[in-house]
Amino acid sequence: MRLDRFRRARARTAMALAVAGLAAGATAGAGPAAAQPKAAPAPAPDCSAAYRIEQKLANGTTWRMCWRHESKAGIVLQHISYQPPGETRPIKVLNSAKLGQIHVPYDDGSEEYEDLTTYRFGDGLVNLAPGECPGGTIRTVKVREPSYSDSTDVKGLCTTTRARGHAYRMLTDPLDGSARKLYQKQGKDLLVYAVNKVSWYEYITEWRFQDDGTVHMNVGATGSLAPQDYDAADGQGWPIGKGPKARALSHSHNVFWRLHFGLDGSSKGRIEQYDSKVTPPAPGKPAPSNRTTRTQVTRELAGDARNMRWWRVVSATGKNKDGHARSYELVPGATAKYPGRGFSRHDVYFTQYDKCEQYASGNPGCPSGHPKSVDKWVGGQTLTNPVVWVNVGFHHIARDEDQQPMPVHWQGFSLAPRDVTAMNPLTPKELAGANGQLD
Ligand SMILES: [Cu+2]
Repeated sequence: MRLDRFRRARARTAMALAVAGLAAGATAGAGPAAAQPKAAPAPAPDCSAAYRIEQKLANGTTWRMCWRHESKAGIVLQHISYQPPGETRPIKVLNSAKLGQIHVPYDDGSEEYEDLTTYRFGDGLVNLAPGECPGGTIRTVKVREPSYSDSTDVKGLCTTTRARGHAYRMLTDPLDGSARKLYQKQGKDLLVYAVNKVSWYEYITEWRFQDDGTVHMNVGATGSLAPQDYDAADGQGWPIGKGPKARALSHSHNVFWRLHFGLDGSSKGRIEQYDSKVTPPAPGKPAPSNRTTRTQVTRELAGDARNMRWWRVVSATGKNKDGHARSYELVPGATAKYPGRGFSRHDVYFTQYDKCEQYASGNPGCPSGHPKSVDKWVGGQTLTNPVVWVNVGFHHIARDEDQQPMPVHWQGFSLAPRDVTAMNPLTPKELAGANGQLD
């Protein structure tokens, strides 16, 4: 059987080489190159070379995407696909991913900002110094009306790779008494990031694509505290000067992401919600038990995170080699949810796609009469083409360390592949048979 698989892989390799002339790019990953199925002819690119990001990571996984720039949203990533070793073609994940708003309300009720739509976040793209993109490439971004650059060519988009430590580690426990064997692999990520300056603050928008299919989306706030806000009342600030001086006004950063999934090339992914209920030990049982239930989210929903609750987007068409529907799971990060506005009151919104709905609040593009924020778009429509809005809040009570410059504080979430591949995509060749059984 092993022999058979080997021969098929070689046949496919030979064909792919002949058809596409892919002589270069022999895998740098683990295992002999001949055993790795080669890519099918490269898919037609969705964008021109200048807007294409394609990175083959050391373990053999390739991420592909296109980027563009908008004066409000900043960098928008499109046509995002993932191709781990063993997959002959890219697996589409997202049609598009971008920030959906940064909402900054101040604790004294004096003001709130919508940094994307009011302050044209994208125009605040700044030039990166060479040292800010270690080992990578800084791309030039056309910004028609840059706020902080003399040129409309802003060197503002970094693509690079970074080690993340262990991808896995396993010391075998042979039943037959033979010698133990260690399997371990070091993980690498593709990083895509840009810095946008909005008045005193600078936001680092970072997308991290792991070689095991996991994606992290984070925003880091740095720069300076707003110096005009140093006279906060009791319970609404924190002194950062000597003694009781300079009481910096507390505020929230409510960051929204807008995700349009396109799993396996279809926008018709289903949304599922899972909840688990733990019950104390039943009479005669030695331990508590836990039961997990699935709820199909067929209509628009404003969802709230809860203990042991999670959501996933399930591919309408694609299955992995085990016959399981491919999906991506939303993994929330730490959040301080801000109940002050309807649109910031929930952790996630699933809305039916509407082209004009681009920003979670202060949305400018819809016809008059159309509501301006995401909470009002949850109106009971059937979800046949869902858009996922993720809201992650950070309540910023300043501290002495925030001067000066302010250390980066991060907020965000992750997308974890669930059954996208039939096994760990980085499985070493020797363990390829351990699918559903010990090996
Ligand atoms: Cu802040």
